[in-house]
Amino acid sequence: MNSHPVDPVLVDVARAARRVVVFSGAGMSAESGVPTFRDAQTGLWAQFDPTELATPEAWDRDSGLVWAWYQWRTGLVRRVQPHAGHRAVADWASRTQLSVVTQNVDDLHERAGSDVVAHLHGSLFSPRCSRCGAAHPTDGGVDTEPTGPLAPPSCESCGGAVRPGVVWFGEALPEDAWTRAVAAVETCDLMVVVGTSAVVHPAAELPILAARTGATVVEINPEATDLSRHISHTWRTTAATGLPALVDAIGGDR
Ligand code: BV8
Ligand code: ZN
Repeated sequence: MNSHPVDPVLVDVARAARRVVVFSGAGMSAESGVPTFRDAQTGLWAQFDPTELATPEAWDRDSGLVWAWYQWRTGLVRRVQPHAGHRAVADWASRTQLSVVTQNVDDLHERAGSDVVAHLHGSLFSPRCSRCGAAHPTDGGVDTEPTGPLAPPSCESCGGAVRPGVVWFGEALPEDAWTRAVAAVETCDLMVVVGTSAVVHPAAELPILAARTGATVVEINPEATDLSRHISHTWRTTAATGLPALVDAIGGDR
């Protein structure tokens, strides 16, 4: 039995929920060893603000530096593992209708067994041609932290530079992912918001939408966020602690 007691009110709400959305941010991957956007950057990247590097302008200015950053992050994700929180979400989805909507560009939810309804900000594992958009096979990133730029590969179809398959600041979110996410949020009766500072828009609007359409919204985050005042249940715990405790408490007899 998990040693972390869960608020009995929250257990009743979660047990009664018939359509759940788990909405995750970078804090969902933190306990797997993937730094969040708020964590200090290391090595070569310490001199850069992620919100500066994750932009079309940075790519236009120095595609080799940006490509190196994503190759490093891709290799890091490939070397870490999903944690008990990712597995708890996948377990919960085997017992009730549950949609995972994530802002994260890693594949940890999938590797724990979840079907991700929407990767709102794309994925490290779907590079594509910056010119014709053709998908490019991911090479899994690099194992050693680059000390400088890495030349992006060239598209096999048109020779254009291959770019990371993520959504940069100033870029529109993928239409299909956004549409699927909104549909899941508008019909859920419970949204569990895990590990997001709710700073990035339009993703940060989804929990507000859930609350507006009458869903119960729970925040699992060791810190308060811009969202906290809109949330019916704030649970100051972490993803790898809170989610297994909640799913354990709901129990298998459903
Ligand atoms: C758009 C992919 C319009 C890349 C990401 C000025 C100019 C241009 C745009 C804007 C502007 N002002 C505002 C905007 C909009 C902008 C925006 O919101 N900016 C912010 C900075 C103010 N948004 C955009 O640009 C979006 N596009 O608006 O397009 C448009 C429309 C039509 C046509 C053209 C354009 C695109 C935004 C997507 C950016 N890409 N990722 C990459 O990864 O490199 S966002 C990136 O940052 C992540 O994906 C993630 O979403 C976000 C980080 O946020 P979080 O996930 O919340 O993570 P964070 O580190 O912030 O917080 C972690 C939380 O976890 C904390 O609360 C912490 O307490 C908690 N935590 C820590 N440990 C744990 C934990 N919780 C649980 N357990 C733990 N163990
Ligand atoms: Zn191309």
